[in-house]
Amino acid sequence: MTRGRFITLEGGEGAGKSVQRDRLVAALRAVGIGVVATREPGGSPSAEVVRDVLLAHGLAWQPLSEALLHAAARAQHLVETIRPALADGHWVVSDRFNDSTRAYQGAGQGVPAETLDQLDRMVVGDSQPDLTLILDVPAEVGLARAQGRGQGSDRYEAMDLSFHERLRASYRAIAKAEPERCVLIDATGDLEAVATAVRAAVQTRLGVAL
Ligand code: Z5A
Repeated sequence: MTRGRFITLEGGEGAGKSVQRDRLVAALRAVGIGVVATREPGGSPSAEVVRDVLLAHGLAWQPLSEALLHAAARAQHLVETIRPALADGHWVVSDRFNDSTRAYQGAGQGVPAETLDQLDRMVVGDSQPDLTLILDVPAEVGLARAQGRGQGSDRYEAMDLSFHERLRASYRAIAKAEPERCVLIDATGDLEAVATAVRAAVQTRLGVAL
């Protein structure tokens, strides 16, 4: 059995990750590829419980505690969902993964990069994404989209603009530092324009005609 490919979508608030994950998954399935669509935090039964702990109680976790909870959820997500799916030959498309920890807990909340790198080596190890699509929009544009979605403002949406600008800068720095894994996608266009750019990146990097 040929191992599947692992794709992650990353970006700040309202960049369009969820919508573009669903569109990409539909495009891959349309050409006959078996795909598992997933997300972080969460994506497996126990990791979804950790998601609830992180997001549903309005708690202000200490940055390191939050990084550790995301790491625990990710360890479960990998064991319960991602690695078995890839081993079965399915592709996996995840709405957020380990770059979210670098951006939010690292650049956003000040956890040292070395601490996060150590955690990543322990938890993710060799199971790094084959391709990471970083959806790039100015912070104000993403925040306006997220607020327009009408689900109420979450803890991060309520942070000041400079927090969101740090997230964006962090994602852009990751894309620059790891060009073999990452593609920076201009996500300021309409849904269709961004979906076309996403499919083009997957075609070019992973050699599948979409
Ligand atoms: N987090 C963390 O801190 N550390 C970690 O390691 C991980 C996560 C893994 C998860 O929240 C939170 O966990 C997240 C980071 C933190 N912080 N927050 N908030 P979540 O899972 O509940 O949601 P999210 O991942 O933050 O979603 P988002 O960033 O707010 O949205 P999005 O997925 O990028 O966007 P969307 O839902 O696809 O689209 C938002 C709206 O914009 C929607 O109405 C769309 O129709 C619209 N949209 C999207 N694209 C376009 C375009 N191109 N034009 C116009 N309108 C558009």
